[in-house]
Amino acid sequence: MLDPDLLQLQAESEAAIQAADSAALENLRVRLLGKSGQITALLKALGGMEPEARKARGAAVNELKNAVSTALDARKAILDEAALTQRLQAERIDISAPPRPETFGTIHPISRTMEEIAAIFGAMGFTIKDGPDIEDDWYNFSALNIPAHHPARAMMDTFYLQGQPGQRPPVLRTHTSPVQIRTLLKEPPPIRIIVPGRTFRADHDATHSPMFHQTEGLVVGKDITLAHLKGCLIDFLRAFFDSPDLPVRFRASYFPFTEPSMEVDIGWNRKTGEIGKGSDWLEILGSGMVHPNVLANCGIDPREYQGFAFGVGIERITMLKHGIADLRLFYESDVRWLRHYGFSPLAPAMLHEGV
Ligand code: 2NM
Repeated sequence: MLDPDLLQLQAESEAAIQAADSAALENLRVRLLGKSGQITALLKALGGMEPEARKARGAAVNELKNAVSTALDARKAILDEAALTQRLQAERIDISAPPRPETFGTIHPISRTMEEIAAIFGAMGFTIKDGPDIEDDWYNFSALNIPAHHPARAMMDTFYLQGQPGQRPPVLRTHTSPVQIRTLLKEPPPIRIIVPGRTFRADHDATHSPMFHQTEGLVVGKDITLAHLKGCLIDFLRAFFDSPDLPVRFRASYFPFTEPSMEVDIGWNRKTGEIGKGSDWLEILGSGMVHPNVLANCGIDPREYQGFAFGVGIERITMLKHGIADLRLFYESDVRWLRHYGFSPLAPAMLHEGV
């Protein structure tokens, strides 16, 4: 195409197209290719020309028309694409929910202590048992050799429930020992169990709660002795308080369900609260050799079998281990307290890394 006027129009048109935004581009299309557009006018002008001249000029004008039309389409595609990209950016919606401030709860210190005790005794071959919170007075008292008029049975100390006429009165268990009784009735020795759980006594002040927790333990076999009791509880206390040389003292005591009975004390410093150091003693556990009457009440011949048992208050040893001063906070479910004193659910109590 050699016509200089057409070459110039093509160059000007292409430059204008390259610089146009989409409104300007539509104007250009109209101005060039519309009904009264410049190129349309050139095409119309062909009609009045001689056939020879029209042929060459016609080819050139058509070439121009195609080039301009292609340039208009190309520019429009670029502008449309840019507009779409901009719209997608501008109309972007964040559909993600904001993260919750707290993803994990914590393991309550009471649960943690029961898990630690289970880990330590588990490593010694004990299994875990549980049983009902509501017992009757035979399982809770009579089978345990607790006499009819023992103060623990008084209305003042125990929660009695409305029972059925002619049935033994239901009570909220005052210790977990009824589970030991149920096990002794059901399973033949050798027996090696611990029983963690809720217990209830009608007692409420700064250091007593009407609901509290215990773990009791029971070992019954053919030749279980006081030496087994001592070795077992010394090992337990040293593991639980993470103190290999923890001083442990056995002091004669009395429980109806054991004979002989012993309180177990650990060495500590009363002034600083440090455990394992100092010259003071702190009572931690009750223990003893299972009373022959208890075994006989469960159909086990005490001349053939004997055993030892023990009980520990969970709140008390938890307070000692972690320096928790106020018993009542265990039950308030204050999330700030739980965050501070609670344990990670992702790091459960396991013996191989210490408890
Ligand atoms: C204690 C202290 C001493 C105990 C006794 C029994 C049973 F059922 F075998 F006789 N269970 N738990 C026991 C003995 C509990 O708690 C301070």
